[in-house]
Amino acid sequence: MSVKTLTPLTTGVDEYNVEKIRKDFPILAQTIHGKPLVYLDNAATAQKPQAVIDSIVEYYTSMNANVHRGVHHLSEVSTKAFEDARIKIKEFINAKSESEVIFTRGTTEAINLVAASYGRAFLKEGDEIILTGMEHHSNLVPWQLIAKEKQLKIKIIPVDDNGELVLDDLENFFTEKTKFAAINYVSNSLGTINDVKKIIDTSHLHSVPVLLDAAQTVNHLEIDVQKLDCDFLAFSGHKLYGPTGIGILYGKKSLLDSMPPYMGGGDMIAKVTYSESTYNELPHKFEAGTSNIADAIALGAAIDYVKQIGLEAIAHHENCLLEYATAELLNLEGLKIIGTAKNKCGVISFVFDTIHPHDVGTFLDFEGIAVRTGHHCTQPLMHRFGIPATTRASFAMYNTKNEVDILINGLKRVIKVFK
Ligand code: 7TS
Repeated sequence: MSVKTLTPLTTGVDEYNVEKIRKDFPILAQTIHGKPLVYLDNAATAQKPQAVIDSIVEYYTSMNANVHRGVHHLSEVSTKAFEDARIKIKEFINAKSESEVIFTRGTTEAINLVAASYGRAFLKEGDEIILTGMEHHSNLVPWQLIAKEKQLKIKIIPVDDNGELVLDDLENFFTEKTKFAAINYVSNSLGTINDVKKIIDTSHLHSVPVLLDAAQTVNHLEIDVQKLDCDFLAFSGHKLYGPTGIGILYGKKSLLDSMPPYMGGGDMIAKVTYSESTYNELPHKFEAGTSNIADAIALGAAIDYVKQIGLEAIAHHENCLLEYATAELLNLEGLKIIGTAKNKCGVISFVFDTIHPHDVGTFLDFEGIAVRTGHHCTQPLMHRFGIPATTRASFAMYNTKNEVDILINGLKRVIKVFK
């Protein structure tokens, strides 16, 4: 286990004022079971700053109209705000063009879109897809569905005991039948930051396109899709301090252009007759029906907010918390950390030798502490570690060292009660 040297929380982020940031998140002022809320379930979903909440209220108060279709004033205002949000997202991930940014319901829908559309059009019987041993079910089940339909073979890059991908013999995963790779960037269960650049570069040597599941990445690490050279990237707004029900699929234009629509309906067409249709240009070809306009705009507001604090400062703050929590947890009797990779962010998962994670989670809830317990939608990964579940604490920009202390004290009481 490598615990990085503990850095004081102020180092390098003198201007980082966590108490001021907390005031922007109204939900954090709550008490739960009479105790101040300690929200450490950020990998499941992050809380929303007032700016995001205001954006939604403002939209429905003064802008609501359907986009792209109307000549009236409100429709123009709404369309502009919606398309401006797309531009913010394009800039946030450094896509070449906003036509490469598709609004979806979230990471899950974005991955299903690629698996169904690219998979049906370009994958054929006997082809191979590469995934990793730490995929969230969202980046596993869609590929299993298309694999079943098309008789494809799924190959899994294994995970070692530290929770790192075994990439030494990566080359050997590729054959002339390898036609796609879909890879987790940051593990939601272990916190491992995977060496996705190595996987992308190796895949491209074999002309294999790569999709990155960045659901747990966009809120912790800066992403530059052009530098990464990934072919697709998926993420959800709600883990990036934005609303639920909105997410992004980024795809290289040439690939998206070559793919058939995922869903049919309004907005995604150019011309329709009773017998056939032609399709709209990107990104609209993949946005059938009325989009989640309000939440797309609010995701833009979330990105503005994150940029204002600065992802680098946020990451530094979270890493300090992670290091501190790791060192403190290791002092607890019978506790084992699952996921001890050298490169980690955001997440710390652990088990006790004799106490079930659900008992830990329920006990902590009575103390006002929100952690997640379970398999975290990574059942095969839990199986790999020979455990049914973990307790997971996950950090966001507004968590504090004091909250880590509250967690540790809560766990000390758990040990006392359940021993
Ligand atoms: N991929 C990863 C790596 C995730 O962590 C999640 C959600 C998803 C995909 C799916 O995202 P969605 O927004 O489409 O649902 N992860 C979690 C979690 O760890 N606990 O709750 C949801």
